[in-house]
Amino acid sequence: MGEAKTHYEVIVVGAGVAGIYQIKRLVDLGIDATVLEGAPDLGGTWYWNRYPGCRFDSESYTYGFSFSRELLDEWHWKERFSGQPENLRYLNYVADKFDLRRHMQFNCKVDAMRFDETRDLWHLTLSDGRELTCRFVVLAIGLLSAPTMPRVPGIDDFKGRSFHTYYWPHEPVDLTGKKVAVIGTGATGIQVIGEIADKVGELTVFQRRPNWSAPLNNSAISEAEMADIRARYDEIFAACALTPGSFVHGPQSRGFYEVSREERLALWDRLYDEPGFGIWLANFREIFMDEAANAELSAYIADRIRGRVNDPKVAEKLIPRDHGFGVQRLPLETNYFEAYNRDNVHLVDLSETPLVRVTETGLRTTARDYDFDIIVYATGFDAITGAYDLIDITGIGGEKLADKWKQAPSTFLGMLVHGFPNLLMPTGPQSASASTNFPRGIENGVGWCTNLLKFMWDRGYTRAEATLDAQQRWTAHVAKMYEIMLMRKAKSWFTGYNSNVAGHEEGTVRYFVYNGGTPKFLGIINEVAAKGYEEIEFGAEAEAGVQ
Ligand code: NA7
Repeated sequence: MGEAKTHYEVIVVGAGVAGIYQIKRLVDLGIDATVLEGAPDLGGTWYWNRYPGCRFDSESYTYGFSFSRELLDEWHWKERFSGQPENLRYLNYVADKFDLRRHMQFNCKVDAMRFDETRDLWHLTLSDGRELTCRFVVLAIGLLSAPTMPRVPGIDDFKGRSFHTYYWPHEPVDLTGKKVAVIGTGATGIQVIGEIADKVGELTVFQRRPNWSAPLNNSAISEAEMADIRARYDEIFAACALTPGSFVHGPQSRGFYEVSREERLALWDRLYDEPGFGIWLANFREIFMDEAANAELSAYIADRIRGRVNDPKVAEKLIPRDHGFGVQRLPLETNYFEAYNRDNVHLVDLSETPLVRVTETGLRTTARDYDFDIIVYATGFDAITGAYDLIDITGIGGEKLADKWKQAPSTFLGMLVHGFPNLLMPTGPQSASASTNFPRGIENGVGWCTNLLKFMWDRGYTRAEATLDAQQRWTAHVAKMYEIMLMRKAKSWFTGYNSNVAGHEEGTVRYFVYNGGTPKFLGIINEVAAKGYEEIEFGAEAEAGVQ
């Protein structure tokens, strides 16, 4: 039955956190929908990233879905910041509990999508050779799902084992006694390094730029604590909804300059030792906008790093100089700085001796050759728009989405694109969902997209397209939010920087995420819905025989 089917009302692309929730909402509405997933199984980010140390930086109990009381009551998060194997188990549990797996098709990548403007249909070409049609496509393809490798020669020459962290092998990798290289010190590299330092023979870290990082302070969650969390779920989710990033950590109500330096230091001492993103997100708002405030905090964190690393020369190399604390995505760490106190851990500063090539036996910098058994590429992602670029998406008049977004993405609310009707992106570029505690943003984005679909189904509309004017106003609003933020000066995936992607190198700033915070974002998107979607043009094709 399933094999022969070639038309659906809705096709959801991606079976990660967003795809799972989207299909749940569609199934609840009785809609003819399916999920297409390129991987052999569901889970998205948590299916792929199996590297040692991979875990939430969000408190586990704020990461789970909030839509089902029963689910909240049944699931026991074992750690405050849960690890990948448990997270994948959770997503499988959700899919099985709500019988969603039967609406998912695996091992089928969408290669191309073309909008048929005469019939208001999307035509999809899949990697397995199938051609499908649908009225609506929901792209739930992730924000960090297009991994990138360094642009150096010789990667395939290496005779040992090597992998990007995203593609860490499924079978256990024996690291015992091995000489291991890790390239990259972003959130991923910092997790891997802290986890494997005491398990490998020798670990050499290839660092191009250091990242600011602060302790995760993870711990187990007991039965009693979990019972307390369950009793407070409503309160926890309500608190998240009020903070800019949808985390439990909200900014200080008092201003940086309203308190004495002693009070600031006392706050930072407390936040640094607390679990999670507090030192970043429960800090003073000024640290994100005011150079002097940011510099004072950065100096404080630098001293904390000096206090944890024995060799002062190494400590200085681990302290960022090109950007202040928290203006890039803050990695959280466990034993990261202490790893450099171990005799088997070495730091190579690629800013002094850049990487030249990969050799048959290891890595070559401008200074020397290094031999390894295993090379780990923790080199990041073509973030936010990279996954969209991997699908050949053609809209009205033959326009390609990749061309339209070549310089920078432009969207309406981060969820619709002018010229690409019936294409929904619950966590698209320029949405707040792209810069928050992802599942919270996902529930908001999927909720809004589902309500838009329902609005259309109730009225018999078959086409929705954001107006060009609305899109331009939204994109200008998103860009304006960056003006006051120090992050616009930093080279990070928040602003579309990636040295390994043509056109995304230094100097290019893309207004990728909505920086106004979730409450403001929700206010705007809910108002658009409440006013009957004035910024969207609807049409009713109603082709006989298609539905
Ligand atoms: P990131 O944060 O983009 O970090 C990538 C790291 O890899 C970063 O340290 C880069 O150095 C380094 N890198 C990238 N390319 C190279 C080359 N060619 N040579 C040397 N070093 C390189 O990615 P992550 O995976 O750590 O984190 C992404 C998000 O995933 C994270 O924020 C979480 O939300 C989950 P650079 O700083 O560019 O000099």
